[in-house]
Amino acid sequence: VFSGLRLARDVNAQTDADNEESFAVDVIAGLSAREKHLSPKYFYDAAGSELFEAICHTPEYYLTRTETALLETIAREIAADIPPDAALVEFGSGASHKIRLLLDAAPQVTTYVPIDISEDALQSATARMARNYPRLALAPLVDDFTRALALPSAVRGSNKVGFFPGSTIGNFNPHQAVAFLRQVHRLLGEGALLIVGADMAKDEPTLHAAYNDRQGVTERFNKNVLARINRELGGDFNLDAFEHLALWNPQESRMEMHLVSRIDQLVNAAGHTFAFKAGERLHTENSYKFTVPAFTALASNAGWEVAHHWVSDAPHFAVFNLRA
Ligand code: AVJ
Repeated sequence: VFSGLRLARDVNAQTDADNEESFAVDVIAGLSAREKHLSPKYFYDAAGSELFEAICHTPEYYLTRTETALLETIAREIAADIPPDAALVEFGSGASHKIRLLLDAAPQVTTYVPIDISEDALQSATARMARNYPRLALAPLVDDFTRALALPSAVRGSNKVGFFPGSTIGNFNPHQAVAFLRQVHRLLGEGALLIVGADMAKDEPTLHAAYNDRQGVTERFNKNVLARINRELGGDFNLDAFEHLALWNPQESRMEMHLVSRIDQLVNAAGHTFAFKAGERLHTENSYKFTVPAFTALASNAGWEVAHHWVSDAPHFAVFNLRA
């Protein structure tokens, strides 16, 4: 199954050139809109992925360490829901840290399918996994996990288990989240298990601090998308002319990140010119926060039933075992 470090590509997967082009198309559309916006998936180039890792180590960003501690505590209970000869499919696997907590508790997992858009991250994570789990078959897939349409042929006969930790699902609006969960349902098949990590709604000061860390790592992460436009699309954004804004939107139950123009300015990127008024916002991310009933309803709209769920002590973070 695992042949050296050759990475499978979905036949439908985009090439690097395609990806560069959709970045340009999305930047032009997003910066031309009446309410300027960009998809948070564009945060994660090499520099952005490093900044995200650094965010996870700030004292204010409770999500990663809370979820990791929860997974450590409940790993055996999660494993009890995992069938024999299972293929574990991770959506947006990054550095493949959290998966180890499951693998160490679930020896019935025979194959690991990390899906990640970053070929570099996938290469190094897969090499490390091969060294640490010599009996595990590895079938990495380079793809945008939001549109992976086919699994590597190596897992055809296995029982499929999906893993989507980190509250990445919170980046989708409810409509997109249901569409994604439906697609995962199709991909993993009837009877499949899907393990999802989701951050819970909580007091505003805790949320505000998590997205406004005092060291300014989140601010650098937010502004990195401008730096990336400069690097990859010949942009001339002045990062100092924008301010980091992260706020709680109680109506939508989400944290929002924006970049606010400090001045009236014209910016060139991707062969276009964009006007920003002083105080105008570029909306860069939503991070939805859930309640158990709200998440259960969302999953149910996509054909998933909550088999088991666990909620950490405060600050609350939850893990859901969903059954197709
Ligand atoms: C990786 C999407 C879960 O929304 O909390 C961290 C990204 N944004 N700080 C989140 C993020 C700002 C993170 N997710």
